[in-house]
Amino acid sequence: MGPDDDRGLRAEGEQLKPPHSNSRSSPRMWIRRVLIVLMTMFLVAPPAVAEDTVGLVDPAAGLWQLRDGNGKITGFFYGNPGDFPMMGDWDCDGVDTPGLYRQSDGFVYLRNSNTQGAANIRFFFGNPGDIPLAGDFDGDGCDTVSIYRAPEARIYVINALGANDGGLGSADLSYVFGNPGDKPFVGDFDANGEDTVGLHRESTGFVYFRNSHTQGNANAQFFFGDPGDRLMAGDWGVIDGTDTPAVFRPSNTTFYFRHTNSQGNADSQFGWGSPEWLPVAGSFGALPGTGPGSGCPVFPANSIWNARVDALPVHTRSAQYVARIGATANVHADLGSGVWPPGSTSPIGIPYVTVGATQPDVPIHFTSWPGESDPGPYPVPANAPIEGGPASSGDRHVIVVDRDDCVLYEMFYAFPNGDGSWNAANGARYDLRSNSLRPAGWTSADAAGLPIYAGLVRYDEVVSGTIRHAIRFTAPETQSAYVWPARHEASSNTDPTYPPMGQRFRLKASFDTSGMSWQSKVIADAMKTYGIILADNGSPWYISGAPDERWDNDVLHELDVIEGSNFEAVDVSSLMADPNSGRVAG
Ligand SMILES: [Ca+2]
Ligand SMILES: [Ca+2]
Ligand SMILES: [Ca+2]
Ligand SMILES: [Ca+2]
Repeated sequence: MGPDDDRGLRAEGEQLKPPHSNSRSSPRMWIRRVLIVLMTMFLVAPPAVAEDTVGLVDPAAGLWQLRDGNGKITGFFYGNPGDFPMMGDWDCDGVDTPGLYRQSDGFVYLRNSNTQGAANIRFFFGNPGDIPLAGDFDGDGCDTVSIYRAPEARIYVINALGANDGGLGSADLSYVFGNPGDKPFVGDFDANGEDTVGLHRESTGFVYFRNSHTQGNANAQFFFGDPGDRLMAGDWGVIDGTDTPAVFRPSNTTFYFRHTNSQGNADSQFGWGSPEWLPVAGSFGALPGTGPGSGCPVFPANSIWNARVDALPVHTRSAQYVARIGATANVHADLGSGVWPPGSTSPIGIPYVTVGATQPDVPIHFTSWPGESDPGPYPVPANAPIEGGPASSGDRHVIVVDRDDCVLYEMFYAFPNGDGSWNAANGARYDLRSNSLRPAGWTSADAAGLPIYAGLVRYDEVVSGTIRHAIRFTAPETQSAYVWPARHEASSNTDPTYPPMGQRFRLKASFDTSGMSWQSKVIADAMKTYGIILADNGSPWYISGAPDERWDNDVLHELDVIEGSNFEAVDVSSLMADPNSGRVAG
């Protein structure tokens, strides 16, 4: 090309240069030409390689749960029960977002962000029974929705989205691949920037794929997965632009990943989800709630708070403890939306507020137990929510999470002062990244000497599909004793048949949660896996959570069917590595 034939690549607004006096290129022009060639290469090269991760969609609830590379899960609702989910980059910005096919009205609904909200575009799709395939079939950086028509084993490749409220465009090409009944999936199996179609044939256990949109034999085939597995492809394990297969196995709710397109065992795996959930895969971008500054752990992963107790032995006094709390007393979820009683200013549950490093520290005046309090100042906003509301005469817990420093502050019986300071009966400070416990014998904002926040049921974790920690609960009368990890007791009753502070219980594995609505089922399942921890004197089997306007109070009442006899006390002593640390042994 001639020295000035590059006008088509000129940046907008750039001044045209005067023509050169001779046809020979100057060194500067050579540099310019090399740059242009490089730019052109980048323009036609595949988009930047990005790690793919997986998500799960609960089709009964329309709940999407996307997992980032660190294992953090963000959940949101999109679509209706029964919708068929997929992920794609519909607006070509590099981020995969939800799409769904609703067979009842024949429409595909696409959304351009990983948040709850309405569809950005919708169009009529194919014939009843067609399977949508999301991918970038022409390598232009934009995902579109193609069709796999199972009875014909024919793929219709469509490289444009349908017009909003219109139909899907006509196919750019079509070809036969596989046998009727094969399960299609989409990926870029040869890293050329263009997605093609693979098939999982359950009868043989083989995965087949082609690297072009032409009829012919598979370019690769290898054994992977079991019948009933749900297959997908993505760039995981080895992030090199090559998509490789993974399965979600409903029978044991485990993802298995292959890092190369060759036969062999899974290279990585993890357990997650529920058998009826459907997997999706993609590059989800920065998910809400997982970005820098909001990703504090709630104590380390090896904290006793975050330890499963479903396989630990039943405590020898289990039956006595359960009887003392109330074998026929019903569970109550002490959390919800709105206020209680009606017309009051009292939200349901124990609220907390999250602050950043810019929140000013204010003096805290301890009015009852200064000797068992961590001294202020604490970064408590003047309008921090108070348990029971501003007028409460109850416990008046105030909880503040500093998301930048990952420090938790909790106060009991707290009142704001006009000068910005607070009075509180006592207060405690916790490093959320540490397994340190309070000094033995010290109280905290809770009677057991434990942090409250760690045991709260929070809406964001329920919407993620799993609660991964013990839940705080109360009992009418406790023993004058505490067990690890508790640090404090609040009783004069020395009868050993009463449960001590810190005692862990779990919902029995035999309790059937399958008929519960999802908000309650997530909580009940957590009570089986992570259990509940006795933290205060109060109403029997009252479990604690944070108020949130998205709670469905009617659904939370489904938990009322659980009664004391459905629980058993758990002996966690085998997990104790050091009585003065929350770290679990091993
Ligand atoms: Ca996008
Ligand atoms: Ca495309
Ligand atoms: Ca390809
Ligand atoms: Ca790869």
